[in-house]
Amino acid sequence: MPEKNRPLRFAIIGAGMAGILSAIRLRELGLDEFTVYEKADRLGGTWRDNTYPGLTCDVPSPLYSYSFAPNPEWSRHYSPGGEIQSYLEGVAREHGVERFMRFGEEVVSARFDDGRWQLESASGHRDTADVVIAATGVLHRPRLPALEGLDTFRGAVFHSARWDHSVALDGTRFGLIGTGSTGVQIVSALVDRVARLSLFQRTAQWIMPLENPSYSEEEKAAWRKEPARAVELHRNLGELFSVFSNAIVDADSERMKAVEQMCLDNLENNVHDPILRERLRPNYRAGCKRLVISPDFYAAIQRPHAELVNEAITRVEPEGVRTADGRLHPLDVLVLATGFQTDAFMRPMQITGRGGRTLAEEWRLRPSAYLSISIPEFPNLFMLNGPNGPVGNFSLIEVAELQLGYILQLAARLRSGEAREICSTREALDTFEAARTEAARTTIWMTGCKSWYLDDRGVPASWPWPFSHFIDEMRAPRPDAFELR
Ligand code: N01
Repeated sequence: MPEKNRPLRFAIIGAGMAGILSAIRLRELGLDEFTVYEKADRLGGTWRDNTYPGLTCDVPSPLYSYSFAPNPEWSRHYSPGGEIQSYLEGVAREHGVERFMRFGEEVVSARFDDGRWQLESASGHRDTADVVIAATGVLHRPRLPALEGLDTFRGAVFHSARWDHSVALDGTRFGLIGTGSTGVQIVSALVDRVARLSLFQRTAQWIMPLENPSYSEEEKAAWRKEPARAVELHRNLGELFSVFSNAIVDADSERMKAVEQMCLDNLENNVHDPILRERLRPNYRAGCKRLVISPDFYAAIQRPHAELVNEAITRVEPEGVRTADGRLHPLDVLVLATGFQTDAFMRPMQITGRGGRTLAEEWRLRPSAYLSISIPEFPNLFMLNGPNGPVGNFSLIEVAELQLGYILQLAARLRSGEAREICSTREALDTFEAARTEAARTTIWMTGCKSWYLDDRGVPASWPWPFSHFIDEMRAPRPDAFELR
């Protein structure tokens, strides 16, 4: 006899954007039996961790907002990181979900035992949950470069996501490794504060020069009065951004060519010295790496006291960075904008599924999950922004909202008593992965560059179809893709 409205206890891991979202949705459904575990002492995830000067989200703010919480107070089209952090804190407060969060509690293991998940935190706290939602994020474990002598540097050295605000920057000889979205923003923000700026570039980037205008007081007042307008703006921007996300999955499309032309014009028109221009010219197609958006990077790197160093780094010495031409670049501060371990997901958490199968075994080759959400033999464990989902220059909030809607449909089947254990079938995952790998061939990410989008085989660890296809998939779980017990 199925048990109707079976009470379910949820454990949500991570109090970033996706964990906050999960908590709010569970409360809306009256499912108050849950705890959000957060290893840090505050919510916010990537927006808590990243506080570097110049941090701005390159997804338009009305789009980088929860669909149910439009914010008329965004100051600019692309808001600064601190504003996003405040927004997340405000939304969590308004929806009363902070009291469900346990801070400073890092979940170190989760074991599926006798139909339930047994969790343990680093402090020894234990919990039992029917459903685990892993909202652990993608860009949160800094990747440090393996540079000889890094620990011998006498100045201040830190990763961009661990910014040391006690270090004075004004008037320093400032060095920066990395030219991704982060490095480029730091250069623009700091160039006029430091005495000398050395940017160590391993690979040149295509730069899309989008301006970042402020919202006027009139616009904000109109949205305050009529929140529906903000919702409409959200939808319109979503449509606009889907044009771009559709372009990158079709490398030969006219739209992709238009994006490339904009980046090329930016380089040709705005970098005046022909030698510097060639050093800044990427040798791969625009969009192959994540497109960097900046209206002022080229101006910043052409300032007289800024230098683009594209000789390879040979080692770090107490006084600075030594490059392959034998030159020492003396520095007071060295920032590592070298990105993240993007294939970590919930790891290093020890996760053991049905029959003692570990996630380490399951992901021995590389991370994968059916629709980036569910793993065979790991029942009732669901991921938000898991492996191979949509990534790109668009809103991961929208992705998480769609995925959570899907997960809650699966959870409803557990509540109704239709099943006690749900996970994707092995066949569904294998079929999905085969189709995904095949479709990835025609995406811009596979046109010949190195990036964090590519896995160890050089296959994009991403959603290779138009975003509309993702929306369709998220409408409802396919019955034959899941094993119900
Ligand atoms: O990191 P990245 P990021 N020696 O991995 C270089 C999001 N984000 O923090 O290209 C020398 O993109 C590396 O060189 P190469 C966004 O999703 C969003 O900038 O590998 N250099 C590269 O230049 C983004 O994609 C926003 O040759 C080394 C850089 O470090 C993601 O975060 C803002 C090196 C790493 O670039 C990550 O961006 C910021 C070494 N040993 C971030 N190792 C917005 O919304 C690495 N590099 C605006």
